[in-house]
Amino acid sequence: MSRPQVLVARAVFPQVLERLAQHFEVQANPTDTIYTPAQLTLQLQGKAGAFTTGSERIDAALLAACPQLRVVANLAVGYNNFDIPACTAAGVLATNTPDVLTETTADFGFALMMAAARRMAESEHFLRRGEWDRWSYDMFTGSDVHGATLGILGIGRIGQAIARRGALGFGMRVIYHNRSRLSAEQESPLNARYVDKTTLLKEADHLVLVLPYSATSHHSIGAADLALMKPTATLTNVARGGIVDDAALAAALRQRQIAAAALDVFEGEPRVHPDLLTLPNVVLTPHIASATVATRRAMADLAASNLIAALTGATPPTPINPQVLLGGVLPRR
Ligand code: 8YV
Repeated sequence: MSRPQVLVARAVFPQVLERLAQHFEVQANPTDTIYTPAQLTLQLQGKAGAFTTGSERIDAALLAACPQLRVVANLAVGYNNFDIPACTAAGVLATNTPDVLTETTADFGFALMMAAARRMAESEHFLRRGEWDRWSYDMFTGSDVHGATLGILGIGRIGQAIARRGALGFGMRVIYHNRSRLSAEQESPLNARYVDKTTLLKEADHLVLVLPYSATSHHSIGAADLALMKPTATLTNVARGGIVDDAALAAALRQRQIAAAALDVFEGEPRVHPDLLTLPNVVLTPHIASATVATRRAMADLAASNLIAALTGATPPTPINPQVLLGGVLPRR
């Protein structure tokens, strides 16, 4: 019997390709071309599985044009590049990579928040430009992280891991807002207080965004929200571009409505709003919060495990739409 064909849509660790090749006819993408939707549809002809990243959109039109597709395994915890109802309607299993990136992403979110609060990027650029000619009492004075109020919008796994760093490592007071409140057992070790969004915006010294992107979270932070924040506050986004209205944020930073921001994700990335590029009080990184060697490898291994399990009659470890499984396995068509 011929082996299933799978597409690995972007370049990935060679060891992961080798592992996939033990089970499948693998079509890799060694040049790391980012396929247009039409190219992706073409590349997926005859493929039973796709190993994807955030740059591949899987929607109803693509699914209709790729009837042999049975599983899409995303190398990411976020899956706003997947139309999940469309996948489910087509009987296509979608999987993601939760848990393995939680602590790494929380480390980076916390580091970005500290970088904004203590003006690390701004002062480094000043030094590199050769402008440092003396010490002065108020040079690059920022705001403290320890003992400050940490506000978290969206308190899933990564949000809780950031809250833990703040509460237990830096003596921060944690407040959060989320669709649903944490249980008392989850709140108590963090001493976390559930508040409404307005209170969160008004009281946070350092606000970190960790909520998934969806139509409802689009522009969760816009001009009106930024206007509620303290002029000394910082805003950090390690979630998704589009959660923040980047134009409104740039305006708020320029007018010093808030003190500083730190962004790892952007609306329309890899493009970055040109106004953000010119502002000194924002730290900008290219979507690397999960980028440690160990974590990216663990994510790739988990995505591969999902693909292998789904197409070999085993139970995939991290399905997004388990309702397409029958008795825990993907039914053959
Ligand atoms: C991924 C991410 O590296 O997991 C996520 O949701 O944002 C990152 O960790 C990125 O999405 C590439 O797929």
